[in-house]
Amino acid sequence: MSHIRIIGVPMDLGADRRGVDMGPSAIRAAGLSERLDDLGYDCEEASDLVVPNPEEVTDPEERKSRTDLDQKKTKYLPEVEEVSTQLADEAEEAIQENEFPLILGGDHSIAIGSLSGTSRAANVGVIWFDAHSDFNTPKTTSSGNVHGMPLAAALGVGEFEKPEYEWARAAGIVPERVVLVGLRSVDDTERDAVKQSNVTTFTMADIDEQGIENVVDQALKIASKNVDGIHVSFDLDWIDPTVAPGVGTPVRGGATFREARYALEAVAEANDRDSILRSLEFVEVNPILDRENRTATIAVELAETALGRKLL
Ligand code: HAR
Ligand code: MN
Ligand code: MN
Ligand code: MN
Repeated sequence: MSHIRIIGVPMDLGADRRGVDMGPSAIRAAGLSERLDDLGYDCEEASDLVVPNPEEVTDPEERKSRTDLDQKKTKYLPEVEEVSTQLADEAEEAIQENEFPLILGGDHSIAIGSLSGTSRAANVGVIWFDAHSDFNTPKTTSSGNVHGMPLAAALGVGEFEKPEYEWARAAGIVPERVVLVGLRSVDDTERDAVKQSNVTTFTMADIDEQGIENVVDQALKIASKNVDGIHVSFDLDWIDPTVAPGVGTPVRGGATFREARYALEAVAEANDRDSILRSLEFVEVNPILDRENRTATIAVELAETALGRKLL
């Protein structure tokens, strides 16, 4: 596919943290479309989706209590639904028009939209590079942040089985074709759901023991078996925060730059062979917490790697 549709989603409501909404801009500023043009792609820059500012949607009283974690309320759910629905339509349309959706976050709640849209247009498995398992539900979350829930939502786990969450479920995606790579932060509240689900998990310890090459090879095989292709969701907090500091929820002990780069080289190689890559997203870049746009620059390098930049 020689056309890429770059879809920016300046979403920060799922993380309840300002800054990650500037992710798409920072990734563009790091030279994304120039680098992809240079690779021979035709990049179509769609306008960023419209995401309301937190101040517009929160009344002052609620704002005061927002730090109260006891309220256990899912934050900004109607707005996340609105944006996810738009993103799903945009991603689906891109694939139907033979364009490759390259989605720029924004926080990881946007994956709800990417997964539903992509899975409506193609039968896909998912590789999820992330420190976190993103398997909470409105019932189990202790932060109330939707970016801790997108995988549970897409797979219809727990609360997400209810009819009111139909918009959040990615009907075609089954847990047997979902692989989480690089886990090192799983909440007590989400652990059982992860274990009971049929998703495959590789923790950082698995990467230490087996090496990134083996882990990614298995992930690719599992995610792409008996489907048309895969969606790759890349949360920049998978990478160690000393390397990629511009993320909202850093967890030490992450992937090295080389491991991340290798992982996407392996994705590119599999794609060269079997053209399996259907859509790709980079999320959780927070320029406010970054240093000299390093994390966004890494996202650009990883995007070009996944899309076929070769060393030789
Ligand atoms: N598990 C925590 C929660 O649910 C933190 C989750 C989120 N951070 C992310 N997602 N960046 O990967 O609140
Ligand atoms: Mn905003
Ligand atoms: Mn995530
Ligand atoms: Mn994460």
